[in-house]
Amino acid sequence: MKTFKKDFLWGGAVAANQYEGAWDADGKGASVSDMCTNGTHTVPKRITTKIEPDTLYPSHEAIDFYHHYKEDIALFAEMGFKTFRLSIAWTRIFPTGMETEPNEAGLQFYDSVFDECTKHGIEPLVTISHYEMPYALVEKYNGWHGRECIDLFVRYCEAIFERYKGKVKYWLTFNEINSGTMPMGNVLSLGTVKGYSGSIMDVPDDPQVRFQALHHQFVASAKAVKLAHEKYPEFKMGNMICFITKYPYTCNPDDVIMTQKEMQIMNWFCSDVQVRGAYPSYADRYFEENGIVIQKQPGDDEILKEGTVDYYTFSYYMSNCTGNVSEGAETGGNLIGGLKNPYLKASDWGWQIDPKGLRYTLNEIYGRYQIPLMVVENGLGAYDKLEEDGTIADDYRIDYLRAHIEQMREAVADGTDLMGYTPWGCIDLVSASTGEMAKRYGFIYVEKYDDGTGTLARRRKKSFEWYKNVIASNGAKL
Ligand code: BGP
Repeated sequence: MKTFKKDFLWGGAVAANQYEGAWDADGKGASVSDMCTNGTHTVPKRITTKIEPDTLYPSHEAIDFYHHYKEDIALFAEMGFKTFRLSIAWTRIFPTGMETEPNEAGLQFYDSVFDECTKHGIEPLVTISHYEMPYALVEKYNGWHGRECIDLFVRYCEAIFERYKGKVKYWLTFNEINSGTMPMGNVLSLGTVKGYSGSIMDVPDDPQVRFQALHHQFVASAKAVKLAHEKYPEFKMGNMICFITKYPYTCNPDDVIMTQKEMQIMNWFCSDVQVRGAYPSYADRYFEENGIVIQKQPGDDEILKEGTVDYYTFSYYMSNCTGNVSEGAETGGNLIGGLKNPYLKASDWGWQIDPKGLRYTLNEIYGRYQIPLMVVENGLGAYDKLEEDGTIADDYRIDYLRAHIEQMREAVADGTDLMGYTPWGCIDLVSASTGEMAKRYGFIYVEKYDDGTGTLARRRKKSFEWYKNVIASNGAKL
């Protein structure tokens, strides 16, 4: 029976705005995430048009990887990481997104980070844009609704490709690009929040604007992939989807059809474009029924065809159900919730834990596209207790990860071509949905708290040693 490949890419994942801090250091500009305040599970975070005094903006310091990167990468190396998924902050390289020359200090920072990875034999996996578009582009163009963003993004890609060729081989264009198919995508992914101050849950939503902005991201992504393929043949270019696995709530055919429709738009639509190179046939009806008309320019369809990705990556945290709402209770999720599944338990944040859903999902994706896959986010956001003796016994996290790795192994045995696994937030960081520190994912605990205080000291959790053994045994010892 097949199991994980010999060169399987074990590692961990983070995003610049959630862990770097140093939000305005060395010429960096503000990104959409830098304009977001903290929140909690019950009180949503806010986005503001100006930085308000006496308000906590969690990305501003985060866990200060900017000044701790050597120590952190050494800890990843101690666990035996083969790869480290991180993102480059666009605003370190082009502070407003509109400069013609890149910011040398920003470029140098990532040189140092990649050199440190290389020193430890860790292969970087770089997300080009992870929820951090320059806020100046929100003000000027209403974010990705402005077609101008395509060329600005390509300019950013040109700068980082040329600078980091030889250091970085694996790239992902947009993190969770399919968040643009959901209202939550307006804030962090599309930046279509010009002039808006307020709760991120109440952002005015116009599907026409959202899908047009998404079209611009598709073209930008395809242009970046095409550029890489033409100029840097050693690069491997991937997409990244937030996969929210949906089951029909009952076997009533109405629930099954409803689930299929949701799966199409939420989970398949973006990757059908990015992997197959064209808008899928089912999109027309959805657009018609939702009053969406995509403005394409001549040449767009050709670019989408020419800029298809080499591998498919996704985040997987949970599954939920779809069906007649009056029959079931609601449950939470990172971009969107759904109906509760009576067979599953949920995390403290209401995300349902479904390891077998990962096997199912891997099989579905591989069956559809037949290109290599990678799980680039997965994990349990939980409250951790720092004991007086300095230990953190996160057995619940070990249980979660073990169960998911077991199911990945099943999917590999089922025939899926799986390249690697980078659990989310391998070091504690700021939560994307709530802005909290209390929602921790890491193998490494960081002494940083919701009120912005903390020494920033790093500590190994129990899961640190466990994951080290998982990697050393290539997934055999769980
Ligand atoms: C994904 C994002 C990440 C990340 C993760 C966990 O949707 O790509 O940036 O944060 O979810 O979500 P949260 O931080 O809200 O727990």
